[in-house]
Amino acid sequence: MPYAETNHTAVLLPLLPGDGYTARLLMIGPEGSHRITLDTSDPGNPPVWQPTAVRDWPGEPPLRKHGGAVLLPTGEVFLAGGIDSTEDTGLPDAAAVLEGETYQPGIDWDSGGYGASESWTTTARATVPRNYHSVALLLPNGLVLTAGSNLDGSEGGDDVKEYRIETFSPPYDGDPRRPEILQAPSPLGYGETFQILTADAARIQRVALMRCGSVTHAWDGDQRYVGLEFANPADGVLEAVAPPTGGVAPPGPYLLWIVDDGDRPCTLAPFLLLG
Ligand SMILES: [Cu+2]
Repeated sequence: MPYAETNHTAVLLPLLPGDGYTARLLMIGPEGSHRITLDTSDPGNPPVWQPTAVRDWPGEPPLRKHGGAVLLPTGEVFLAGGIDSTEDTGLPDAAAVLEGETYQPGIDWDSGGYGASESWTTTARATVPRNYHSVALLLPNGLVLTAGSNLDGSEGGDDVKEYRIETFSPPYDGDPRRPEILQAPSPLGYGETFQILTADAARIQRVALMRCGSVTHAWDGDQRYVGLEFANPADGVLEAVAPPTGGVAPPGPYLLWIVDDGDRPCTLAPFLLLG
């Protein structure tokens, strides 16, 4: 599939230890929504871009030019904002896509691999258009911040800039059963076994490091979701294993997430310095 145009978004899907940390990408562009699995172990079966499952829209799903793709601690991807327009129609705010979309990339959390079916869900509408120079970023409380934009995609100074900030609340927001991390280490070395203290240890289904994002022009090249192997050796204790190498998780600041068996991430992810 050709990479036809810049200003559309793409994201590295969750890297999972049960899956050998195989890289998968999701791309949303003028050609639609596609993904690829970068598994080169079989020369007779090289990686190929494949259309994703059909998006949850009554007709043709919108383009999201200048929109954002944000990894959530659940392992899903949230698509934020953008403009439903082509090169020919400019960038009118009137064509803003206010609805978000959540993509479940087909992770089967019981087996820890990509064995399940993908699905898309269209979410509530935002109030502010997010056009050229807008950003979307995961916050440590699990909400997604959206900010910035140039009015009608125009060049210029303060008079064309959007200063309103909005947050997207995933379904787990406000759920009183969200787990809580009481204590976690920092810094953390590669391959190191470490402890997380939480009263909710017995119902934790996933532990992940999520690299802190840095967003520009519809692209957050820093965000990544790195799942960790873990055990529950004692009441209130999780024992997890840090990523093996900088190839899987480059050194730097991460958020540490625990997620329970009801798809609920912890209320506040602590920052942790890896490597
Ligand atoms: Cu720019």
